[in-house]
Amino acid sequence: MTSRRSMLLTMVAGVLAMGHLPAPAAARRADPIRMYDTDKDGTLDLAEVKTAASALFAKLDRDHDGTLDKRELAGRLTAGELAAADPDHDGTLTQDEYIAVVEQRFNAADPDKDGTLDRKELNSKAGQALLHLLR
Ligand SMILES: [Ca+2]
Ligand SMILES: [Ca+2]
Ligand SMILES: [Ca+2]
Repeated sequence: MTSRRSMLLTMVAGVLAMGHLPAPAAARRADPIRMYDTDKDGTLDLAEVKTAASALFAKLDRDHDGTLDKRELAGRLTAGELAAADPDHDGTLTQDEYIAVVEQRFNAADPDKDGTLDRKELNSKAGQALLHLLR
């Protein structure tokens, strides 16, 4: 009885530990460079970012009509950002329109204009704004 109880406690402790990963491990798991850096040079270039954005676009487009509406965007763009990114004002974004926003944010997040985003650039406010459109 006692050993069963302690086994159960060990299991519970294990589950709790899994739910409370130390911050560095959690950060590593969600590291955007590890996730999207397909050429493994330690930075994200525009092609890698566009690939990630296209994959997310396909995932978000639940009704498969080739556009994202406000509901499908699920808060990724504010009403104002959506209106600015939607030149024909039909309230939806095509993949090209979505990628155009991604490209603007990429450039905003790359102040040294070397065409790649390193960890520091991705951690900036502009970098975080870009990452919202990738995941
Ligand atoms: Ca890269
Ligand atoms: Ca759609
Ligand atoms: Ca850069």
